[in-house]
Amino acid sequence: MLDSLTEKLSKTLKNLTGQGRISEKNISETLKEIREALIDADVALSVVKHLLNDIKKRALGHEVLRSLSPGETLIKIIHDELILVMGEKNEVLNLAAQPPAVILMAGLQGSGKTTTAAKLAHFLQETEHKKVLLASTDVYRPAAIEQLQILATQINASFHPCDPKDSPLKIARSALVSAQEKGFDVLIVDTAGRLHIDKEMMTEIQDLHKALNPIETLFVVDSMTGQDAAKTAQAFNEALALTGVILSKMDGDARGGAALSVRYLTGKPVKFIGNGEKIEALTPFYPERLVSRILGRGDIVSLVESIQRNVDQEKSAKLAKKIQSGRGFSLDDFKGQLLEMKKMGGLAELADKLPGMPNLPQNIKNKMMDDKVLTRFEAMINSMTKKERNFPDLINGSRKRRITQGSGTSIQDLNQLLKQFTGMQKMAKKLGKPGGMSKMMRQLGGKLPQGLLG
Ligand SMILES: Nc1nc2c(ncn2[C@@H]2O[C@H](COP(=O)(O)OP(=O)(O)OP(=O)(O)O)[C@@H](O)[C@H]2O)c(=O)[nH]1
Ligand SMILES: [Mg+2]
Repeated sequence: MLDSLTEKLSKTLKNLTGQGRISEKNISETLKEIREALIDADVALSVVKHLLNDIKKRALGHEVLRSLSPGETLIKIIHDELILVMGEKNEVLNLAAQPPAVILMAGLQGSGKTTTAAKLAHFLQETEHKKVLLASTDVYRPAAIEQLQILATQINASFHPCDPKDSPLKIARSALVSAQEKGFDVLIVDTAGRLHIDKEMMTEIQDLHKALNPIETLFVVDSMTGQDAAKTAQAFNEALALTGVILSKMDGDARGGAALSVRYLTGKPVKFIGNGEKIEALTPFYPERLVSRILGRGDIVSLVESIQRNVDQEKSAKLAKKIQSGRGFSLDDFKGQLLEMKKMGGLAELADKLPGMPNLPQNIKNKMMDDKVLTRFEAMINSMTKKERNFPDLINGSRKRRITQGSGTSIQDLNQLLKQFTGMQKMAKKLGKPGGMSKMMRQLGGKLPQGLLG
């Protein structure tokens, strides 16, 4: 699955890794190749355009991180944009309804609705321990009802028996009543396959929808139909308020077009993918995992991952270097670090990233996470003269009053800042010595240096 997209993208991106920097010129060829790869993967044209636009905008406006080559930066951008277009995170089924939570299955003929209904029942029984009732309203295709009944037996799910001579609406209503009476958590209603242009059949499913008031209306679509899958989902969504899409047959030679297009074209998330004929072959859809597959399991993905690590490492390394230099460590440097810490998501985040730093107790984390402290520190340093920043020992009583008045802080705040600064300075000196870092980590043994926290 998705092999050719993977192959093409890997090749394109590998060619870029030798380049010096990202420019309009050297990126245009790559973008063209990416465009071709996406079109070959049968991604809808509007999605391709949107993706390329965003990739280009971000790539050109992107500050290329020093530790990364432009090629690596571009891979990271493509990685992020592909995830973005698919909706970033896994969207779970919403079952928060007065039981039974009703799930209505919809889709074209042969898309995999019946199989998926049973797979879903199995999934909910196994992973969420739900009591599931399956019902079929497909009175049109001979043996369609039996098909679901057999699957239900296989997975030990309950099945709502019905007479194929009854109308789908009648069957649906009686299934709902039965589920309510018997205390089922979930009722999954299978429907006959239909075309969105078949007015009569669309009215029928709209009526079913009204009668059942499902919390989830899932469109099951064959992913092998590529961008057409996304387009039919779009058309169905206009007639029926879908809550999600399930891409079936992702184990076949799906080229990726459906997965990449559905979310963008319908605004509805892909919640699951079907990847086999077996009853277990249904997996929650994680955009990130699919992107990893698209970009290839091998070197490209690990490259992306190492980039992620590099980005973090580069930031921490910068910080460590400053700390290690020790000499001339001024309040301006301290402020620079505070700003950096803020950018990196606050102190707690930083502490989590420091190697060898064991899990900190929550109360310390909370204290560290208080970024208001950072803001106060910054304000106080801003109110200092250059001389005071370089020689904090100068800061006496009257200077303290001036600084705190100027920054709207208290003497206590300023004392805390100076104490932390001194602690940092001391630590910097220690770290500056050979082996200082690892020695200190050992000494710390889970505690932060005095003075860093005040
Ligand atoms: N390989 C593979 N086959 C699948 C998958 N999902 C469904 N199928 C197969 O697709 C065929 C059609 O599946 P059904 O579940 O009967 O499809 P349907 O949408 O209920 O069909 P109608 O009721 O006729 O509209 C069956 O042979 C299934 O085994 C999947 O994820 N992978
Ligand atoms: Mg069916």
